[in-house]
Amino acid sequence: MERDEMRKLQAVRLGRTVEYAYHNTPFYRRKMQEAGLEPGDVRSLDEIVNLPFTVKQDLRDNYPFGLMAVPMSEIVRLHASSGTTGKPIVVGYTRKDLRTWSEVVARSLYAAGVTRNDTVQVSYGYGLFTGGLGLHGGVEMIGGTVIPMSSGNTQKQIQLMHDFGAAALACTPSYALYLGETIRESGIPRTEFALKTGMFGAEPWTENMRREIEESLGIKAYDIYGLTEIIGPGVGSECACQHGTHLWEDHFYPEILDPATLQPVAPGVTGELVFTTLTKEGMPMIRYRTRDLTALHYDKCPCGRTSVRMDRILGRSDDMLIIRGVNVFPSQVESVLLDMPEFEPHYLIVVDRINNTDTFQIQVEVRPEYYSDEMNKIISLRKKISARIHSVTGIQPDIKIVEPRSLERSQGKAKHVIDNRKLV
Ligand code: DLL
Repeated sequence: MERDEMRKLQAVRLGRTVEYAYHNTPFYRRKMQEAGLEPGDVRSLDEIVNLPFTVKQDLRDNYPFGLMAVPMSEIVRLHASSGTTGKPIVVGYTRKDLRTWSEVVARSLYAAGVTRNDTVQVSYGYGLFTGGLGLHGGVEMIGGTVIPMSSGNTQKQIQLMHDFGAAALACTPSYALYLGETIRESGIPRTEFALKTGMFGAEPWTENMRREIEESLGIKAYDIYGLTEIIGPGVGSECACQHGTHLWEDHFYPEILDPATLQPVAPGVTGELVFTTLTKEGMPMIRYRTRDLTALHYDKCPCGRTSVRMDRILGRSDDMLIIRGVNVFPSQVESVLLDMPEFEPHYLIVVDRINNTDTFQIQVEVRPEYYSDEMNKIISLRKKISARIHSVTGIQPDIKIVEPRSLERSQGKAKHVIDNRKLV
């Protein structure tokens, strides 16, 4: 769809969503009344900036079903995301919402080259987390064969991937690395696997991580993005060009705002991603602040799709560490580490405060072929990585080299940071 046509469609759907939310969700009605808005006041996309934001705390405050826009008899599925503190956030889907969800995931799979002839192993967790069932619905809609593995039981994952001839794998990028490592150790030649594509998301990952996964599993690795509040996985996905994540913006209208002023920024400028759902019935979301930091690009993609493309998520504004006053994203550390062949692609950042000074430690594993018991070799490796991380982040880390395989491997969303300062 050409841009002006898309904007027309979005404007119509936005107007409908605002009216629908006003009449069916007391929470939105109250917020709009407080802002002095009538439901008919938002007719064009430019007017969206007049609408109040919705934040995660609003979902918690309305726990569990306060934001549903339909009676519970219309809700056919619930999902929830636990977060780290407080009550989970709960989302509800009508039958139509589930169809929309499957459709956007089907689009995502198709963009990554998956067809009805393919067997897809879904190794995202099934359950309240949206990853497993979200991918599952998309594979069924495309007519592929789904292996509903869920996460965990890594040996069995490998065995079934091999025996069932899975052509595509869907899991977190960190779990993909772990699966690659386990295949290597299993001794089964990689040529005996039919795997060609992977759909990875649910956590930030870098270009270097992509290269590592592609090499380790012998596949093309594509990014898939989404969040529970908006629908789950499939808000957007990469195409064969691997040139940004196409957002399915006929269903989810994206804005990028300056996180400090909350004003829109120009295309290509990084800021906070905000979504308004355009077709959701069960639980519409108006100007939901994702806290994810990225930029949008509106020029056409060589693949022919005209939908807006999103840069890789740099991180969440609440994942950003402030260490000795310097802003550090775990993705910066990851990108340096994965550029150095000497290290395994696993790491843990430990931050603490000792004598009123922040400490910044990075635990890494040296690959066996680079491992040495000569002290000076280890010291020079530590110096090398420390200098590179210093040049990217602006602060000097303390590097701790740990035993091979001693860092915990992740089967879902990886935990890369322990910030002990939050405990005091
Ligand atoms: O993680 C949904 C999902 C499942 C997406 C499977 C992709 C694949 P939540 O648990 O609500 O939902 O977490 C959403 O995860 O706001 C981002 O911070 C992060 N995230 C999700 N996908 C990506 C990605 C699912 N491709 C939060 N790259 C989002 C970077 C991602 N971060």
